[in-house]
Order: sequence, then structure tokens, then C-alpha cells
Amino acid sequence: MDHEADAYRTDLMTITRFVLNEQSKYPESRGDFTILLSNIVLGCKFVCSAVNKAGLAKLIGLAGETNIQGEEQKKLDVLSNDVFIKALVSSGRTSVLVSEEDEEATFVESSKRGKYCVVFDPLDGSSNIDCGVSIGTIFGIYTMNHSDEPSTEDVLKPGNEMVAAGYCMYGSSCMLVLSTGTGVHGFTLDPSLGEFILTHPDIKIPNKGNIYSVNEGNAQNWDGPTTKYVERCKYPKDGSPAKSLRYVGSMVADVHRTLLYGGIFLYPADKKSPNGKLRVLYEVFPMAFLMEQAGGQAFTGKKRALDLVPEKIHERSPIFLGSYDDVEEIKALYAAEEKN
Ligand code: FDP
Repeated sequence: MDHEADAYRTDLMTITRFVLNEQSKYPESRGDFTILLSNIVLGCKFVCSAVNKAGLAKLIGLAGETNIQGEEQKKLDVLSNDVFIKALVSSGRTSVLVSEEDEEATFVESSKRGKYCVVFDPLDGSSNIDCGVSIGTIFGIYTMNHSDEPSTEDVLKPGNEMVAAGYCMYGSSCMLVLSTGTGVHGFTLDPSLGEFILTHPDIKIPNKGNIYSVNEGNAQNWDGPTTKYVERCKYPKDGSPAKSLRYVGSMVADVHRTLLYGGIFLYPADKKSPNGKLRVLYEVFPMAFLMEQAGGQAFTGKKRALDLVPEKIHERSPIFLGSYDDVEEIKALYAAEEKN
């Protein structure tokens, strides 16, 4: 990219313009998706600003704590959830919302309903909030294919039925990465304009990478294929160099790096958590959708991640995602184990 020329670019592809362009390819489209997305974008901008001000505004703290004015302080994840729920409901384009923060799904009142269902984690990587490390919002979008009363069945569908997915990373810059099923595109927030500008068009993950990303502290509880795979990353037998280990502990940051640099991100099952840790609807599916759209793969240890059919809204699944060839390797190890 020519950074000098970039600094003087006047024809800016904002995320709204990008989605409107995409939408114009479908004459039957009525702009509902663009409206929904601009409300998601609004939520991301709000959370980005809150994350940046967190220290200053004393937003960090226990939910329910009161500040010196006697006002109740909200923890960032609680605040982010409120913001997204309100933005999504007020879009008038949603019927069912599932948030990591809420035990039950939210059903939008009939006068404000629309054809989309959104599953999201408003602030993922919460253990990193208080130390200023990158965190993010993850979302996936389904369409309702009926006009009856909405129910959780409208979101308990395989990930391959999602119509769009994305994440926003609140890091050294604020980046929104989106796929509507036609590739993966990255937009960076220009704080002076308050707009997300297309900076990473058509992201493709390298076929193979030299980074693996996993919480190795859980190694004593891993199953055979995961143990073997990580051993191979460190002591390759084919003469290739050992992979580097990078683990932020924020899924958005770890997946974002994997998408751009290649390699593999693993959150496997272990003896203590036989279903892994990450949530199917708003962590595994959106990231698997993006990986596949970028040319990579996402695997659960048993099958293609997007083919899972969740039975509960907060269900968990093991996940291995990243570069095509790297995921192929772990798939082979699981296949070999199954044969034995
Ligand atoms: P966190 O617990 O900090 O909210 O599912 C949430 C998540 O973070 C992911 O963002 C992250 O990839 C993972 O959990 C980290 O889990 P470990 O601390 O067990 O490694």
C-alpha cells in the first residue's frame, strides 16, 4: 500500500458506501441490511470510544459499584451490552438478539421487529479489559425465514446459514472486519472523521503460517491429537522451522492476527472442559465464517465448524481455525485417532 498517496486520498470508501455498493447488486434489496449494519457500526464506535476513555472515565470497576457522585458505574462489558442491545432494537430490523452477557435471548417487541437475528459478544476478552490489551466485539447475523412469532429456533441454526459475520477490534487502532459472504473486508476507524474506511479489501489468509496460538497452560488436560499437533509446531519432523507461539488471550486479537499473518488458533477440548471454552453462536461461528471466506478453515475436532447445529444459545465447542494447510494437519490427526 502506498502510504504517502493514502494520506491524500480523497475518494474514501466508507463502510456504509461499501455495503450500499454491495446492496446495489441485488435489485430486490430494500436497504434493511445497510440500516442494521450502520447500527452495529454505531455500537462499535461507542464501545471504541468508551474503551479508549475507560481509565479516564473510571468506567473500569465492578458492575454495581457507585462513583463519588453516587451514580452507579457500569463495567465496560455491561455498558457495551446495553449499547448494542439498544442500537439493534432501535434499528427496527431485528427480531431475536442473543448476547454473551444475557442468559436469555431478547425478543424485540412486535412494533420494532425486522427480518434479522443478531448473535453477539459485545466485549470479548474481558479478562484483558483492565490492563488495556486489545479486546473486541464479535457478531453474526441470520435472517428470519418466516413471519410467525420469533423464537430461539431462529438462531439455533448452523453457522453456514449466517448471512454475515464480523468483529470489531479495539486495539492500537479500531478495526472492523466484515464478511457478507463475498470475501472478507477490513475497515479502520479514522477517529478524525468518525468513519470506518476500507483499508484491507478482500483479505486472504496465507495457506500456511508460522504461528500457533493456544493457551498452553491447559496442555496437561489436552487430548492426543491436540498434544501431538502442538508438539509438531515446536519440533517439526519435516525439516520446516518451528512455529512461533503468540497468545493474547482475546479471541478477536488472536483471530485477527491469524487472519492477517496466517497460522492457527486453537481452543481445544480438554479433560476439564470437554466442549472447550468458546461459544458456538457468537465466537465460533462468526470467526469460522470469516476464516472460510478468507480461504482458511475452521474445524471442531469432529467436523467443519459451520456445520454444527447448536441446541442451546450459549453452547460451547472446541475450535481450530486458521490457514487451510495448518487446519488440514490437525484434521488429519483427529481422523487418525478415530481410526485407532
Ligand atoms: P475472556 O475469558 O477474557 O473473555 O471467551 C472469552 C475469551 O476471553 C476469549 O476472548 C479468549 O480467546 C479466551 O476466552 C481466553 O481463554 P483462556 O483465558 O482460557 O485462555
